[in-house]
Amino acid sequence: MAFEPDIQPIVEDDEALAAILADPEADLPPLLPTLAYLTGDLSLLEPGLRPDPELTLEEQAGWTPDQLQRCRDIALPVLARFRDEGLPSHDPTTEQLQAIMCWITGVDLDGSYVPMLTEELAANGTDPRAPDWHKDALAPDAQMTVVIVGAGMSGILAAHRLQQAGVDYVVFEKNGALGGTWLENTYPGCRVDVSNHTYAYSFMQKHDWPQFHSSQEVLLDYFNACADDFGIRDNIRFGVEVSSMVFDEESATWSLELQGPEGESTFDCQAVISAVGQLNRPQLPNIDGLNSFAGDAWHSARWNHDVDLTGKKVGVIGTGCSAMQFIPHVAREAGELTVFQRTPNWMVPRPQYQQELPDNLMWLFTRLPNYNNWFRLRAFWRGHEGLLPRLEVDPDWESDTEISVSASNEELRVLFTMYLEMEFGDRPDLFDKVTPRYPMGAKRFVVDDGSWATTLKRDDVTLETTAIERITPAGVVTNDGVEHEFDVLLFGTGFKASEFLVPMKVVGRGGIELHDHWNGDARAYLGVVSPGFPNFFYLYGPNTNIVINGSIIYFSECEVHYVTQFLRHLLENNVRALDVKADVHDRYNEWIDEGNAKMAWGVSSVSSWYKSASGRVAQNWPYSMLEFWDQTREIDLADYEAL
Ligand code: N01
Repeated sequence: MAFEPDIQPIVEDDEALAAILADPEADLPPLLPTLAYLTGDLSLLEPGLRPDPELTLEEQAGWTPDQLQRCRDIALPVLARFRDEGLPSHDPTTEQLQAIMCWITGVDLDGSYVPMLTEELAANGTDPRAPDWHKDALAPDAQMTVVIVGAGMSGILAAHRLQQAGVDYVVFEKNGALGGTWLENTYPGCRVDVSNHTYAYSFMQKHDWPQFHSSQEVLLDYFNACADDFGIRDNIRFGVEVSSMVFDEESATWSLELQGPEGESTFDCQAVISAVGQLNRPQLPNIDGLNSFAGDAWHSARWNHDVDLTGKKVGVIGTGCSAMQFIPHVAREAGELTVFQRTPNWMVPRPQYQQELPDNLMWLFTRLPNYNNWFRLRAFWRGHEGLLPRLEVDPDWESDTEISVSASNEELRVLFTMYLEMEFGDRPDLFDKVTPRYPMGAKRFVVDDGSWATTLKRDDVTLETTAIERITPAGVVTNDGVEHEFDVLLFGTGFKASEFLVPMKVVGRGGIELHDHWNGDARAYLGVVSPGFPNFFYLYGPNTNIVINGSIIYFSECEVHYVTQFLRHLLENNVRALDVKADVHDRYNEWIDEGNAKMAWGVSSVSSWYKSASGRVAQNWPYSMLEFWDQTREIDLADYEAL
């Protein structure tokens, strides 16, 4: 494993150890689980210190000073013992793992969670999700070539897994390099806004991210380093775009049309994995006169680094996650900046958002094996499972569900309104404009370290909330008739998230085209397969978006596991292709729709990229991480028709 921490011996005396633990930046909640894991001594996990799930969002588990000190008092002698006697060698039992997981999550998890969390923990640099089969052992002579479309995060993962399983594959990537979203988004301030420790493959964890939320360049380096470590680069054909894919029922193969540096060509294969992502095709706003603007204009995902913004009059349309990352940088360069906001975002305070990893936290990562893994597991839990119940609609909630959807959701609203008051209390005009009037979770949260208030309070920045009427050669006219003149117009207006797999043409059994089949509302079984399209898989497909601040990489790992199980079945049983049954697919989607209808993003009428044009939530997964893991463990043959 390329990124395993280089564990160094503990040499500090007791006083120095105490000073390390006393540093508020040394994250203590993962420490006792790490020590319990290493020693097998579960008495280290004192019940009085067990993190309170209600305080999921708090740093240091919301511990009081006494609790923090108690943790240090427990940990210090154990660290001193490791120094004096060396690290213990202990192999925890499943029961011990479960007890540690119950403690760190603060939840009485039943045994069903343990296998999934154990995989996600991937302790000691292991790779529990690696395929446990190899084509040479199952069907060495079977003809099986798989095409992967796209070499971003999920395409790289799929290539790695197929290589591990000994399956022939080729990756077609339209760009000249790999990295997907991290290659294309180069706007200033672009960084991962979920914890970087969770935004990494479970089996390629990295303890020494330079920051808690690393920049685009660092993420791009990570994916390049992974691709090199996996040895998949030679199988990627760069600069090749897949324009159409047609299934031939006679031969049960897919025939692809490609546009590459050498012109058009075709390629035949037994299976296709689409790894093209949901958020990669820029959405320009549907505003009259869009193309009439005479100055420079571009979208956040197509940043024009040749134009110097210094001293210029700049307008920005949109205030989503991308815009809120680049606007503070643009504000510092521009002469004057006007930000056009249609809907404000709920902001989650994260003081570490742009900070370096502190030395004493790094000390824990590099002295204690698996501290990294427990730190990551805690972030994984807090980012999704720990928050999900607070976004569920309580059917008995009597208040307006356009404001909050349950008592616990209301608590979040109050808490985050307090944050806005703290940030904008001295500017009631701004406070009014930046305060959302929809439930927490109906749109994606935006992470903030105070930069938003600092930016909006600048004398040379204006937050404009009057709706836009049209774009003119000179700038933007708002509904009040005012024309705002600009040298440069920037669009932070998001992506065509609901137009899955556009512009590729995909023709399945009976000549059905995938987009006609979807009719504007993409659906899939498990987010991975559609009826009529045998041996054709999506990664990050319909209803696999993780809504709150968890990591989409987890979903990709589950999906790729399912795909490899599917391929294994074809090889093991000499089956050419499998087509999911329409009734199985339809029932599944009814269940998905029921789930989304019970969530904040399902009931709220606020605009978001979570919904397709019909208003259906086509992006989001409404249930737990465990549920998705369970469903993608094994392929159920009763779900499929064999061809
Ligand atoms: O796009 P968005 P994004 N007139 O769709 C506004 C991921 N991401 O690129 O809210 C006026 O969220 C629109 O207004 P409204 C992440 O999953 C990840 O920012 O619809 N305004 C909104 O303000 C994220 O959720 C990272 O009323 C118009 C904005 O444009 C996803 O990408 C970083 C308009 C669009 O916001 C998309 O984020 C960045 C119009 N006609 C992004 N049309 C990470 O760090 C649209 N808007 C991993």
